[in-house]
Amino acid sequence: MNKFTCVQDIGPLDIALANAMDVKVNPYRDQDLGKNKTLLMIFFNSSLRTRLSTQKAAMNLGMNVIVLDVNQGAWKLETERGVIMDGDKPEHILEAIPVMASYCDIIGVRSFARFESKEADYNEVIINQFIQYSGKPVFSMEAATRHPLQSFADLITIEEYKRVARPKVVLTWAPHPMALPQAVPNSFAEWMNETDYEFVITHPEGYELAPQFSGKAKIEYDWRKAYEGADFIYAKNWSAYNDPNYGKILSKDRSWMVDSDKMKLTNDAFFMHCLPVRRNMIVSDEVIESKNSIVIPEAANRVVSAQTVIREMLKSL
Ligand code: AN0
Ligand code: CP
Repeated sequence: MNKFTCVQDIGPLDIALANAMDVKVNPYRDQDLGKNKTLLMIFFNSSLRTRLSTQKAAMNLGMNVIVLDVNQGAWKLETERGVIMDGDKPEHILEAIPVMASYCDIIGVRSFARFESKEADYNEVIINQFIQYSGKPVFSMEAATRHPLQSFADLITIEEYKRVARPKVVLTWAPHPMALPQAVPNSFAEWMNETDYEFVITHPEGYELAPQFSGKAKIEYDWRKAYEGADFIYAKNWSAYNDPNYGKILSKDRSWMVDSDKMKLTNDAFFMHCLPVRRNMIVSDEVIESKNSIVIPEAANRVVSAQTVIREMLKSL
């Protein structure tokens, strides 16, 4: 594997899941695989889970790890070609990428949607430049339109907790004070659409995801109907995708928050969220603290998804 940005890059999901379970049972078996190999993790945005879990995954594989926060201590990077660089950015990404690549064997990149241009975001111009100009395997640690390490961890978690072969999985929008990217819901939908689960997305009108991501999911505007019989409730806020509202907040309707009354409509559903989560905006204290909340094991599986991906990349170096 020399690129991991979307579900297609992992190959058949049954094999990916078997590999993940193997990594989970034998986390230290491949310590020699990463010997004298270096992972460079580049963050254009904040992170807690991705930073720590990916570093732990690489350490489990015997790798050395370098982390760069581009916005803290590095030169500010110009990312557009053709710009006269007389502003506040001393370095161009077209030099920075091959330089950074010369210090490592595998690169992880976090670069969120910027909401300056829908076209630039949905063409993934930042991570694609790393893929094009680094000459090294590149994996996404959340790019503009997808967060595949999260979705892979989510899938592993659902497989571990499901009580029926084809669970009903519901992705629900929930309110948030700031405009957030569509990457997590896009990616979750993309991965769920590759399974045979019953998959439903519920959100207020105007919050439709790009059709290439929502795919064959059932879109249900009435959250009551969506919650009925659900085995998993996966909450996330996102901003609008459709023009002319791309990247905008259309609703802060608190009645969409996941609370105990809503969970009572479900089939004793598990509660999931990628974290970080704003309590009593997205989910009530009661639900996130309940026995049905699996947000902590979900986050713990981020080591497993990262290690499975990095292991495949090391094997093809
Ligand atoms: C980010 C997002 O919604 O994409 C990262 C989630 C993993 N969340 C925030 O910025 C709060
Ligand atoms: N879920 C997730 O990616 O969390 P961080 O933003 O803390 O990495």
